[in-house]
Amino acid sequence: MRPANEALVVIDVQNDFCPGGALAVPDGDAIVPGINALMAEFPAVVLTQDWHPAGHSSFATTHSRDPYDTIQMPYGPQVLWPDHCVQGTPGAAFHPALRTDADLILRKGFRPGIDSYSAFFENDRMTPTGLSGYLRERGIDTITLAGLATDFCVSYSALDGARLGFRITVREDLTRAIDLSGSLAAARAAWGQAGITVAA
Ligand code: VGL
Ligand code: ZN
Repeated sequence: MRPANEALVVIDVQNDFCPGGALAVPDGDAIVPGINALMAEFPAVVLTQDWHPAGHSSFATTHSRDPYDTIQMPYGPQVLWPDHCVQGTPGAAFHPALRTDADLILRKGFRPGIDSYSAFFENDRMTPTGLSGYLRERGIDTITLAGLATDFCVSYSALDGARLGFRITVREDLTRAIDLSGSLAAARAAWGQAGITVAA
């Protein structure tokens, strides 16, 4: 078992991000057995769940645009996605093989007008989800990240966690990427700048 100051944060291992889902990440389900095994090593486990209302502002259909277009939102550029992880739908459920006996399940992206890739902040990079306070109050300063997708929700979580002063390791072997116009390479470069450890 890892020491009490460590947590595993598992990002968005949900049906819509797995093969057959609305925003399927190639091979997204392949990481589930490894993540389940890793959970047993950690004294604290947090799962995040992308959890959008129907008609969310990150959905291309909401703007009558094509998926993967980028628009300007008040908080900055926003990629438009296929409708995904709509609250209460099967696509928003965790992958059926994922262990869900976590300490905390943190939902994000539930405000209609703003997306939330990161487990720590909404996409304005300012509005907190509360996760930082939760972890700090438990004496946790060291986080291992895994889940989906490498270059969006995992990467934003890693970068925000580092900015908040947490020691961050990304288990890149237990992530899978969307890789939209160089997003994976950009994510890796940003991790290097932020002092994030990448482990496989
Ligand atoms: C994600 C795009 C939209 C993710 C969530 O979990 O990486 N990507 N919503
Ligand atoms: Zn989403």
